Amino acid sequence: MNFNFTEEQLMSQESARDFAQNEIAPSAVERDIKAEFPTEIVKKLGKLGFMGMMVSPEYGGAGMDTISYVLAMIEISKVDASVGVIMSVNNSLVCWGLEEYGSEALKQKYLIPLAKGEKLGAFALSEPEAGSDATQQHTTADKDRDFFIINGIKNWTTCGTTADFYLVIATTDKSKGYKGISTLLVEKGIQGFAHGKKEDKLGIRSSDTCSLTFENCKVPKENLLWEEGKGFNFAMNTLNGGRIGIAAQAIGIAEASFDAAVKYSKDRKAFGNPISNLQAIQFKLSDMAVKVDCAKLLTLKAAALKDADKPYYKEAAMAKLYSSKIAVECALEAIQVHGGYGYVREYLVERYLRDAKITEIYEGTSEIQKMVIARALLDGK
Ligand code: COS
Repeated sequence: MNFNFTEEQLMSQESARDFAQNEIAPSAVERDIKAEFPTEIVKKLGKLGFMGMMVSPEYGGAGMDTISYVLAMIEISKVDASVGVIMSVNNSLVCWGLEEYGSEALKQKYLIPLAKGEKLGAFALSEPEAGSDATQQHTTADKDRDFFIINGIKNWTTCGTTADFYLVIATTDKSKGYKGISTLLVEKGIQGFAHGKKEDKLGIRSSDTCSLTFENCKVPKENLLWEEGKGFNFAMNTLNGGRIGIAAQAIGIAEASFDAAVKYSKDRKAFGNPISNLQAIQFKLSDMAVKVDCAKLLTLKAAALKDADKPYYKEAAMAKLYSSKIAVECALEAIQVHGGYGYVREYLVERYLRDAKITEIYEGTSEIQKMVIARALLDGK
């Protein structure tokens, strides 16, 4: 692992930072209050290459490495974690999944507009009865000559109402258990496919989360990714990279919390001096800084392994487990430093806490990350 970032990695970090400060920050508070999707921001992110960062230029992407992606994700999420999750899902779940496992025809038709940010993607794995135990796919995709007929319900789909293309995981052969699960690409607007209402969430409110319903939805057999029976492996492999993205999102929130705590502690006076002079506050700031740095190192390590084509699933789980935990802790401590002001909307830290919590839940709960890590350790990996 190289501790010196390349020119390209630094450029990606800097342009994400500029974009976040200039284009995302001004509307972040209002969009959170109104739970309003950042349509124009996502379009602009696409034009700048942030929606298909790791996709090869041959397929319309920016051809960057995972480290650049992590650095950019941190900067964007530091300002607005809702934009962070939209970017993460499109990059690490949808684009990566399609580039890795899609046929050439699927890549030409769907990956190129997704990577260019002209279209938006969603990843539909979770169901009312399939969350942590993702093998329990009740959604079915039955083969009927040249088509798959999809029936079922998906839950918690990020960009569920706004996406154009959906990667849908469904059971194609129930008798085979998880080896009878497959992945299909579904286009918005096809008959029998509908989305539910946008969920009213605690945090990441301006991102768009909803359920999806499929009623005899006819999808051409060419829309199958990888091969029949590989859908569970597809989901697991894709989520490994997704967890690096969510770890970076969590670090962004933690860093924003830290910065806010530092600023407030220098501005706020108590007992005749800025509260940053108080050891009680200094200890909080030190603890936060150490945690943020540890989370960054873990996440960059997972990214570096991925870029080097080495196994990274254990490291990705460690990065997500730790980064999400410290995002919640740092947001809580930032509120504590702010006292009563931390509890009201005027200061941003209450949003950081609301946004941080989801990082311990989606793309595998913290308990699932611990299972993944423990199994890898016991297997000697
Ligand atoms: N990376 C790659 N492959 C993985 C994997 C991982 N992290 N975890 C499991 N697999 C593979 C196994 O190698 C096995 O493949 P083969 O049959 O080809 O050998 C297959 O998946 C089944 O593995 P296992 O028997 O361990 O599966 P379990 O049912 O015990 O589930 C967990 C494993 C719990 C780790 C998995 O279900 C999981 O990650 N759940 C969380 C899902 C999730 O993140 N949901 C949120 C979605 S938000 S979009």
